[in-house]
Amino acid sequence: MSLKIIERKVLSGERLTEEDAILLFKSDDLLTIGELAHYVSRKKNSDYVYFVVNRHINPSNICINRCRFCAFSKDKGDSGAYTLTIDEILERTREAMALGATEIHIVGGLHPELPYEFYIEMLRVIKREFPAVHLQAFTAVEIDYFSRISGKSIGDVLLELKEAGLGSLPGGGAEIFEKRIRERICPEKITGERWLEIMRTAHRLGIRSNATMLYGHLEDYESRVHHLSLLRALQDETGGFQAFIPLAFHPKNTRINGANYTTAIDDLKTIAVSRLFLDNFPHIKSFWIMLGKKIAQLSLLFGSDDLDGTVVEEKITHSAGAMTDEFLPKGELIRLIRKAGKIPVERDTLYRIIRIYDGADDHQPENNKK
Ligand code: V47
Ligand code: SF4
Repeated sequence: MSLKIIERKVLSGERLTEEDAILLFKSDDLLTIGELAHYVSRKKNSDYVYFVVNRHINPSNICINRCRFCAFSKDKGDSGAYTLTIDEILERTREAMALGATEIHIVGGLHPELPYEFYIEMLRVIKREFPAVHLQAFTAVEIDYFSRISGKSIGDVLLELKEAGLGSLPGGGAEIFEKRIRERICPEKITGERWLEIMRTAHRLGIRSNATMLYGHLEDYESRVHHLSLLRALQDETGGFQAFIPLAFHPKNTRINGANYTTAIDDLKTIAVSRLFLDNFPHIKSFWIMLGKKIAQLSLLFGSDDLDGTVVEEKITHSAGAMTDEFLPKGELIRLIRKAGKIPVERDTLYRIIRIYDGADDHQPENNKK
């Protein structure tokens, strides 16, 4: 089927419909879709490609939800179950800070016994030693859990976390909003409506967040587009999302029967359609951990403008069969971006520019010279 009508819409800045997005997903014309998405990406971010020097920390893999697609989680007492102490979390943060990190990304399981105060204390202790670090912590699923274990409202939990040092929310836990699929892949998890409601509350309180979509399991194109459509509608309302990150499902050690690894074609097409459909999202991020370095690099020509970061330690995807490294040095991120013909830009979590690497005369913004 011809993409001419969609092409015309994209070039004139007209918003795509759900039917358009489904048609794009069903099309085999990946190069045209990628070219259009690249055009939109350049219009939004010129040739800048962002990255952040960060570290992921997963405080515990013990989780009461046990989502069927999750190979990371364990029951208490299982071999391999762990819970870090606040000292251990602080030590990992110190290591990251010594490597120049500006962001610590903290997500974990819903632990059956740790009290709400543990999480507040964790943020406080890190911020006491490193006041400048940005803590991107706790998915909407964890925020909901903190509300349940503390008996406080979502708004009060978010405000207390913010007061303790929370900077923004990561985009995890969204998975696929459509009920029919969600019940098959993560029956115990909060609903899609609840996820969106928590993000709405966070945005209203001035806490920015990301959004994700887990693809490549049991969902179809219609459920992907339904997911994107709900995100776009909430973004119209709040403007609080910074980046959208499509997460490629990894099947190893999971309980999703018959699922396979995603293909390069699907990865690139999902990024491109996301860029085209989510016209109100400033950034589309390629999480190189899940895509692999090479597809992540290629995705920069298919609509993505962000490679995430140095990461250092990654457990969620690596429990499910990821073959990537866990750490990419900053120099390697810069090389991948440059070799794609793009300009590497080190950013902080809120997309403020730290340094532009645009050639011999790599510079820092005037107001940000160190
Ligand atoms: O919510 C779990 C996903 C997410 C698997 O906001 C899996 O910048 C693939 O959300 N295969 C957590 N994915 C990670 C996440 C994230 C990562 C990087 C950056 C940001 C950001 C957010 O990982 C979970 C779930 O959707 N996940 N199991 C799996 N087997
Ligand atoms: Fe728990 Fe998150 Fe894994 Fe689900 S995806 S089992 S909520 S850690």
